[in-house]
Amino acid sequence: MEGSVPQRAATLAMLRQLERKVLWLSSYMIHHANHEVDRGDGLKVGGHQASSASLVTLMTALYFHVLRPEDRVAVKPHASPVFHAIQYLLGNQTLDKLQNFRAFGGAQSYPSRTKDKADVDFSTGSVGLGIAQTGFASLVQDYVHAKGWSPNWPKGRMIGIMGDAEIDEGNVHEALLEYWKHGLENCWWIIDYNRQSLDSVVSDRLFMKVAALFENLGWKVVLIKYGKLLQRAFAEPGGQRLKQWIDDCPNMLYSALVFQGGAAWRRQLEDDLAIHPDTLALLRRHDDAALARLMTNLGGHDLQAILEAFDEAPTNQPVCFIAYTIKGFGLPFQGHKDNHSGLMTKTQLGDLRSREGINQGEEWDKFAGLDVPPAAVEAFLARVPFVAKGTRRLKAERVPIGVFPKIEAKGQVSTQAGFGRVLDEIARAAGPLADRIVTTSPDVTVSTNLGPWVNRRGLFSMASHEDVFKQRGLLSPQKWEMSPRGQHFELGIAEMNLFLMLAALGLSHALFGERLLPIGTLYDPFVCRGLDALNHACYQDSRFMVAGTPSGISLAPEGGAHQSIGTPLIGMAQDGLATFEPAYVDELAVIMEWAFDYMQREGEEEGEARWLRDEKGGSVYLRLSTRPIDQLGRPMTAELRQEIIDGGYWLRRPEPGSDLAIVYTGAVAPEAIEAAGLLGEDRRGVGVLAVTSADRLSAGWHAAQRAREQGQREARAHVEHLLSALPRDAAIVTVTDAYPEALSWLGGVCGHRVRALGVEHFGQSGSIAELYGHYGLDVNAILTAAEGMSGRPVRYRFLQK
Ligand SMILES: Cc1ncc(C[n+]2csc(CCOP(=O)(O)OP(=O)(O)O)c2C)c(N)n1
Ligand SMILES: [Mg+2]
Repeated sequence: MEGSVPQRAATLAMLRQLERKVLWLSSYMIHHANHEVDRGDGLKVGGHQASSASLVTLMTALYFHVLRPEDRVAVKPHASPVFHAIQYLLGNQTLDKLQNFRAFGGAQSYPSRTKDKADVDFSTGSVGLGIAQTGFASLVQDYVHAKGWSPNWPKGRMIGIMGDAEIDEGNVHEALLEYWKHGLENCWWIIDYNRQSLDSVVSDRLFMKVAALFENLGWKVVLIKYGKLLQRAFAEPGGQRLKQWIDDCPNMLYSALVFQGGAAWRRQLEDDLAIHPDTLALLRRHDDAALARLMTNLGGHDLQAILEAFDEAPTNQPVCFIAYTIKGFGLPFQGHKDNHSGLMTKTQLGDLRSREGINQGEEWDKFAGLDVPPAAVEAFLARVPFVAKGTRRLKAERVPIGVFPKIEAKGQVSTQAGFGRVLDEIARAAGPLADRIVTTSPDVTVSTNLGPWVNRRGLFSMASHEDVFKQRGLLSPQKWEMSPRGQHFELGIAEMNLFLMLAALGLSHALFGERLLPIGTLYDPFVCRGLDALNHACYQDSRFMVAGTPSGISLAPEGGAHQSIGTPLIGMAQDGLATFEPAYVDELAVIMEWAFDYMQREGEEEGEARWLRDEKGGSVYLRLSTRPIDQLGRPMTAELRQEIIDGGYWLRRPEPGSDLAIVYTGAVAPEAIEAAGLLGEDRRGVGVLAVTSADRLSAGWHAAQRAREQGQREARAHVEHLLSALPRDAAIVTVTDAYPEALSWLGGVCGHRVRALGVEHFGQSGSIAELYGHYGLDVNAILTAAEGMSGRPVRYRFLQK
């Protein structure tokens, strides 16, 4: 703590007042909102009062004293009431939101960047993710500073306040390994060591292993174990025996005694320490209430102990504080193993009200019941450093896209190769777009075609490392120079880390005031491995592009284990993510150009122009393929460009009397086109519809239907325009290298009958021809489907060339 001795004492005294206020407000808020549910055994649950209370002291110290405007915090999900109470006292949260905690439109159950807006830096909720986000944000902060972009914004600490059970989540461990590789520095993890999770009590023996793990990976571990009362008692005669007793006490017994209170402590301690007269004397100098206070004076509930620990923390190393706390501290169910989501009864709340000196009607008053005049509290709050620079969510200029490189794709090219070429061209052309792109990949940089980009732009590292192969004149297509100038984060094989890194990169504009255009690549099946982190990234409204490649069964001899089948459905269902699956490189280039702009948009929610939420912007997922296919060599018109972005276009328009259309997505384009050609031999004008984004077609369709229901009768989605070109009694055969339902819904748009071809049972290895034949995606499968739908025999079959 800074300042003179009297200043420090005054700060401490004020923080003690605020600590009481935060406990009251957070407890009352939960009680008032009353959105509890009956658990079935008579116990009402719903506010996470106990999990929240264990952090009151720590968060009071942090928010009202320790944090600086440049610090960024992920708050443990169940500390949400404490967080909101603090924001309310700081003037960043409204009373209305507080009163509607957990209700529609009220303060969120778990702090949310997008829904709360009240200065939440990182959303939390899915345990393990918010905390892991902080380290990646710190690496991004290093990146931004290494580029010299944030001269007037100091580096802050990225802080995670976490529950002790969060350490069980595997992604936390994956993140720790990755941080070590990248030399993490500005990061604090503060573990709320209340030794309880949801169902059970966290093992002490395990936790000491956890501490060793942190140390092993370069973290400073600081135990905030004993409060000042206990520290003083340990110094008295017999005190060391008491310390020994506490250290040896099993969690369960300790928790039970915390719950039972002073008399129970006395009985237990007098029994166990009967042969140690000094210790007995020490205990007897405390009445029951004082004894309970002493025995529950853990470090995490002692402002002075907390502030000392924070003050003494090193600055050139990540720090893990293990703060010993009691779940529900200060509340009637403190320490009880079943208290996880217990709510206080009316009587218990009444007792708390009297203890805190709050009169009826003063419940929301910021100053009621405190021992100091309101003006003094107000003056203190006005000087809190954390909010000294006003709102902490920053803004950044848009990066101009400039002239997008022209890609002349001729002959046979895959979308994955096209993706590599687009990025290579951007890197070669240089300019602001190239400078703000940052790429990352979990050990599949080369095999997803990011190699040419990395060769031109280098790997990012805070320290410079020469490429030894290059130095020695050894030939290699990969130039892996590492330096602070580099623009690629190479990650180990952990897809959770990929999405956490993308999330952090994609929030750089809001966290650090510098816009980045992050691009990640991974094998498409492993989107599922990182799925919760992807969802979390989108929930936070982070902005990035991710390419899943190779995908589907089209990766052929790569093998069945790597075939992704359900990812198009994931892409469709994921809010905040626009999913595309182009077939041709010219389409891909159009989509990427659009995506770089879309990733930067921050407009209003709804746009009626295309029935998509395009003004708002979002992230982009490209499902790509390694299958080379003949390119079309066509001119790119403005109209075609728009249709590619909107989700689809007629590659061949159906003629008025047509009874059939083939609809395809992605790598199966050649089969769709070939089949249409053969069918055209003896029937009129078969249509071929290219779907570049089933996701956007479907989103537009839903939005237009909603708009019509709300009275906008002229509302028509792009897919409705497209399919209205096909006679109503015509049939549709859809084909995609994915689960068939990705396209089968198209039949519902105008009422066409559908036969949906796709992959339902996967896992075979073979050539593309063999697999398409086996799974029913080849030309003849399309012809047979057409035959079945129309009831007319098909005259020409496809003969293998
Ligand atoms: C990924 C995930 N799984 C399960 C849950 C449900 N859940 C919420 S809190 C919790 C236990 C938390 O224990 P701890 O981290 O020790 O926090 P405490 O309640 O003790 O503060 C669980 C299992 C969740 N939120 N996220
Ligand atoms: Mg816990």
